[in-house]
Amino acid sequence: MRSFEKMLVVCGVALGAFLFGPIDAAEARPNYFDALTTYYGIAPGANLDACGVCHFKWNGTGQRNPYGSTVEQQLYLGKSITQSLIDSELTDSDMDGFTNGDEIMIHETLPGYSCDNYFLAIDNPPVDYHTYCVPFVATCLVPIDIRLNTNIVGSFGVEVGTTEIYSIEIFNNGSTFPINVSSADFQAGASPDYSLVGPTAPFAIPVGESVIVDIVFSPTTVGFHNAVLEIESDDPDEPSVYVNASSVGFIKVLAPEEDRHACLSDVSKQYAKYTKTHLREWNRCYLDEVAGRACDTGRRDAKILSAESRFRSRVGGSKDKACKGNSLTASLLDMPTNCEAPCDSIVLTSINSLATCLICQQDAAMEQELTDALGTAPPDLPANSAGSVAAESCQKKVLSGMAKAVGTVQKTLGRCELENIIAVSPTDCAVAGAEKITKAQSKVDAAVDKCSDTTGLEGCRFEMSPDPACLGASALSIGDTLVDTTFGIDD
Ligand SMILES: [Ca+2]
Ligand SMILES: [Ca+2]
Ligand SMILES: [Ca+2]
Repeated sequence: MRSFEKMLVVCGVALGAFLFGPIDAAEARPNYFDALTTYYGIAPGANLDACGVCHFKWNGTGQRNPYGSTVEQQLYLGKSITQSLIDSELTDSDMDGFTNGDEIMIHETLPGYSCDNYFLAIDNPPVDYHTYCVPFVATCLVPIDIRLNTNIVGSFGVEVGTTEIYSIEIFNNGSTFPINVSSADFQAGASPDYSLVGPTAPFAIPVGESVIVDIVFSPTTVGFHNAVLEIESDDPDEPSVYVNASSVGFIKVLAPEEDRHACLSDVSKQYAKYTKTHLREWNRCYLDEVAGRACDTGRRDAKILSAESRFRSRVGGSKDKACKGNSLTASLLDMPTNCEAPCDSIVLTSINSLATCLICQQDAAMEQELTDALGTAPPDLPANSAGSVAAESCQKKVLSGMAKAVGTVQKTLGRCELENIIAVSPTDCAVAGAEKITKAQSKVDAAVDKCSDTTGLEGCRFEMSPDPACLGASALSIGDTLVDTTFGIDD
């Protein structure tokens, strides 16, 4: 990154208004980082002059750490950034015994990190940040310390005859000495369907490094399979650390083709409707913000909520005849065990859980759409503002074009996947739908070329060296994910 670009990016928020728009500080929307440093008087170069105050990534963007999440909850209530900071002060987000306010204002320690979670900071935090996680604690590091990435692994269902791998990362979390692992093996009584792949003990792990041992699960029978991995080392206070593995093997039973077809036909139809409303409402709201009008969030949320309840009543609810009404489950529909990332905490069991997964994926789709088309996704409000009526109209075209293209991809691929359920030999839907999809993609890409003014706009087409096909590519990826989720396609 060239240095002048670097200066324009603060915690992942590109301050495009300074680049493209009128240089008028009053018009530029203040971002979170500015609000934090200004309100608390954090000096440049101070320990807390870092995006890592709120984010897991030290340079910002992505998931917020416990303190960032607390502030985010306040923002969701519609408060200003500064008010959200103030109303987060009495909470102890990282549970180290000191409130966020005391940590920031008195001790100048990180309000999102304690010695129990500081190692979750990623993307090169400063080498000494473990010295200002907890007030009065000189360092979270001890001379010899072992740490695992997890103590529990497993899957709700792994098909008999297939394999699932759980990677265990063993870290040397100490400050001074290597960790000597003397043994890493299952305790007696482990299911024989588990095996280990990794270095053979004894082995040493230097300071700051880690070693991966894979627990491999290949069920040969249905039901629960348990194993406990015990890792012995010279860590003085934890001579043994453990990983509990617990998984279920199953044999796949599917509902008859015509039942799956009838159910998924309804689901995809209802989902396309929900997607359309959801994108329309968020697009409208963000267009308002870019145009300098406050978005009517109440109206947006009411419309989305009513679309969601309509969707839920037809997918797993009282008006569902073909799926729940026909006693189908996610597994009878050949769905994976869990919803795809970022919704993978949702376990797919009932049709209701499928609806929850689809709603979650639609949120992710909206975030991707807004990021690519407009440059910002919730909970952040757009930092940019349209410089003219023509620029606003351009932004509107981009947003509605994206929603349309996503809808076309979703419907085209969805119809094809539906036919595949009952087809004698399945079609490659990407190939079969290529013509329609390419047309929809070119349309949204071409929308920008027709703009007479793009002043102040952000998003993938307004970057330094934009990919002229980025909007179409984004629409395809979004629509494809929605269809994969609907039909339980793992790719
Ligand atoms: Ca704290
Ligand atoms: Ca702390
Ligand atoms: Ca230890």
